[in-house]
Amino acid sequence: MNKMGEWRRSHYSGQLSSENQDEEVTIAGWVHEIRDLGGVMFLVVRDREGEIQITLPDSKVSDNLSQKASNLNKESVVMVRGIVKEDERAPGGFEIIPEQIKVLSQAKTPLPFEVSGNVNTDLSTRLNSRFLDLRRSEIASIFKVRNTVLTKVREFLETDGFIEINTPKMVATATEGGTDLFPISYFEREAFLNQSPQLFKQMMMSSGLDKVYEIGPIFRAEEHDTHRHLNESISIDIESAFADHNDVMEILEEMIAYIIEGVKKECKKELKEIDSKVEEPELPLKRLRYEEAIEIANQKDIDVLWGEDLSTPAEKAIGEEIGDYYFIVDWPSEIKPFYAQPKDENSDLSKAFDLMHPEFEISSGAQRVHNIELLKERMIQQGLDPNDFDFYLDAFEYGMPPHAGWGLGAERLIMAITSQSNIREVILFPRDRKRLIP
Ligand code: AMO
Repeated sequence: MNKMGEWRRSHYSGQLSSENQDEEVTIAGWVHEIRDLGGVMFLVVRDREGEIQITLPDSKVSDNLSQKASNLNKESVVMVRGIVKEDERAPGGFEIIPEQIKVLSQAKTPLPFEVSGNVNTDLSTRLNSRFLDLRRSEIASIFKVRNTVLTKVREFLETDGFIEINTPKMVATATEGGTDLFPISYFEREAFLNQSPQLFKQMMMSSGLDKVYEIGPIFRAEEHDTHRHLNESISIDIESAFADHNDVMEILEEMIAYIIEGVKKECKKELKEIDSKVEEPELPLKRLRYEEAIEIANQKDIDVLWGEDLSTPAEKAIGEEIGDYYFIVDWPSEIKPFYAQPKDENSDLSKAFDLMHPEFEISSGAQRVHNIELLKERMIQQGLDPNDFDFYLDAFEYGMPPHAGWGLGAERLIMAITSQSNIREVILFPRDRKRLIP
């Protein structure tokens, strides 16, 4: 094995141009393919940006070097120093005639699965060796898009005056109902992994920070094993003071449009590679009342009674009818969390909303109750003990402005943008009912 020593990469594969003709360059990457045609050997080296052909004609390179190349296993890590030659036949239009090759790490054989050529491996095997899976450019593309999505979220919210916060993930109480909590031991007490930054972001509305956002993990001990659920997910949360549900719905739809526009502009190559069908939505998005939504489902023979949440088949049926992102508004208060503001004093409807992709929910939010008496009443109605929420209710005692916000599942959004049907494809190391390693 060789040492890297003073060698450093001078170019990624995609950075070579006619200007580099006859220049000496140093590339670094993984051995993607080895072909010995007798008289000439080809190595294809892959890096983050693509592939580059290393050509070893017997007439131009030493026996030593040819020997070294032929001893390589696929997926070994190499650095190659050599001269760039333009050649139409080479992938990318350039080849390198090597002067020296350093083998930095020889890969074991056989590989858990093939990285080059037609890969037909099941998801579970791929996830077990995720590091190897990501060497396939179509898989890496998903994560490059993911990076752009989260960058665009930050750009959009920062430009709109939101301040990024970080809230605790080890907590003493539930926020989104008590059944799907992961308990942990916290010294001599029981604690939980937080399901949502809900209570903390609302408390920040009483702090004067006005507009806050967080991009962080949420933990849900949901038992169901579906293509849309994770037990650990990244949530994009905002909360805005002196705002109502309509204000934050506008922020949400504009942000989604901004993200999709940005991804389409900056990730052309990646979207093509993963065959994404993403389209910018037309704003304003449709606001469908809950009552209308269940009517559509019922017309399509999917029974939903007033006051019931929407089942997956109901969401699909409504989504097919609408065909684009849409909001569902005017939800019955009884199926929305205690913190959702009732529409009017005597209404059984709330100022809560869901943002739907045609196939699944991607966000939910609401204008919140900011009157402490009503908040306590709503807790009791939902079987919660206000005494368990003292720390939260305190923030409502000393000047709490009206406020509203939402939580958006990062993986659900990225799934939609990358046209993936399984949420596990868009998170590096999914946590689900069966998977805790790696
Ligand atoms: P909710 O529970 O609807 O609302 O969650 C908000 C969004 O988070 C995503 N999400 C999930 N994604 C993958 N796997 C899961 N198990 C999972 N659970 C939730 C979804 C969902 O729309 N506190 C409120 C938000 C608010 O009102 O501000 C909340 O957590 O995309």
